[in-house]
Amino acid sequence: MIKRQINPEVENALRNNIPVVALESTIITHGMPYPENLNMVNDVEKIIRANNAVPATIAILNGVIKIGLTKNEVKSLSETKDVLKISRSDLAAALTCGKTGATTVSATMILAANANLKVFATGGVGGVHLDAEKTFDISADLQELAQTPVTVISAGPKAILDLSKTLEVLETLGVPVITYDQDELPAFWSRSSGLKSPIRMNSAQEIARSHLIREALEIPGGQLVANPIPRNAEISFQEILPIIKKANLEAKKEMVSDKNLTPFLLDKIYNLTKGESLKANIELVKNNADLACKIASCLIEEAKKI
Ligand code: PSU
Ligand code: MN
Repeated sequence: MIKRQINPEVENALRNNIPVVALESTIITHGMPYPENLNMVNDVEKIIRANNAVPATIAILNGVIKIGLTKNEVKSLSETKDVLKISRSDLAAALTCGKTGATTVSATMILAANANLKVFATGGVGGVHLDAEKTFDISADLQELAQTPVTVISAGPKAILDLSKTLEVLETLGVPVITYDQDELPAFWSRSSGLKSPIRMNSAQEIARSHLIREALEIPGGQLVANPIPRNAEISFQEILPIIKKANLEAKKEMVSDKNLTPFLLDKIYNLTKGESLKANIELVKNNADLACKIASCLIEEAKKI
C-alpha cells in the first residue's frame, strides 16, 4: 500500500556501511527562493559526497516516498510553487491522496528512521513561537525529536522563535540539545543567543556515542545538535533581533499563522536584510551537512565497538 523508492545509491550505501545523511525538502520549497534553493541543495549534496558519504534528500512525489531525490527531481521540486508542506500530521493523507509535497523536519525524521537512516542535516528546526502562550504555535518538530531516533544537525532553533521556551519544551520532552564546540546555544543566523546550551560536546565521536547509548538504553527519540554557523557567515544576534521583531509584528498585522508563519517570517527577514539572511542560511546548512557526515561516519565506527 505504501509506495517508497529508495535511491539505489542510498540502498547500496546502507548495505555496505557507507555513511548516509538525510536532508529535508521544506527548506527547498518554503525556506529559500529559486534558484538559491537549488544551488543550496546541489552544494550540500556535493559537500556530503566530498566527505565520502551519500546524501538522501527526502520528499513525497505523486504519493511516493522518495528517499534520495535524483538531480532532476530536486530541480523540479525547487522550481515548483505552492508545494505542500508535509509534517507528521499530513504524511499519511498526502500518501493516500497521491500528493506531491516537501517534508518538514518532523516528516523527514519519520521517513528517515523508517529507511534506517540515523543522521539528518537541516538549517534550523521549528520550535515554540513567540506568544505561544496565546497562539499555542509549537512546531511538531519538537514532539518528533522526542519520539523518532534520528540525530538532527541544525544551527540551533531559528531565532524567530522563543528560544528559552523552546529549550524548556525540549527538556520536558527529554530531547538532548547538544551544542557543538561552544557553551552558548547558537541561534541560527548568529553564534550567540544569550542562553547557555544544556549540553556541550566537542567531537562528532561523542555525539555518535551518545546516539548509540540512547539506543542501547531504549530511550525513544533523537538528539538535536546545535552547530554554530561559521564565524565569517554569521549575522550578529544584536543585528538580527530588531529585524526579527519587525517581521513578527508584520506577521501579527497580516494575521499570518499556522504553517505559513515560518515561511512568512523567513521571507520578511530576507527582504529586511536585503538577502543577507539567505546567504547566512545557505552557509549554515553546508556547515551542518559537513558535521552530519562526520557524525554518520562515527556512528558506523562506534557501532562496531559495541
Ligand atoms: N530550517 C530552515 N528553513 C526552513 C525550515 C527549517 O533553515 O524552512 C523548515 C523545516 O522544514 C522545519 C519547518 O521543520 O521549517 C518548521 O515549520 P513550523 O514552524 O511550521 O513547524
Ligand atoms: Mn506551527
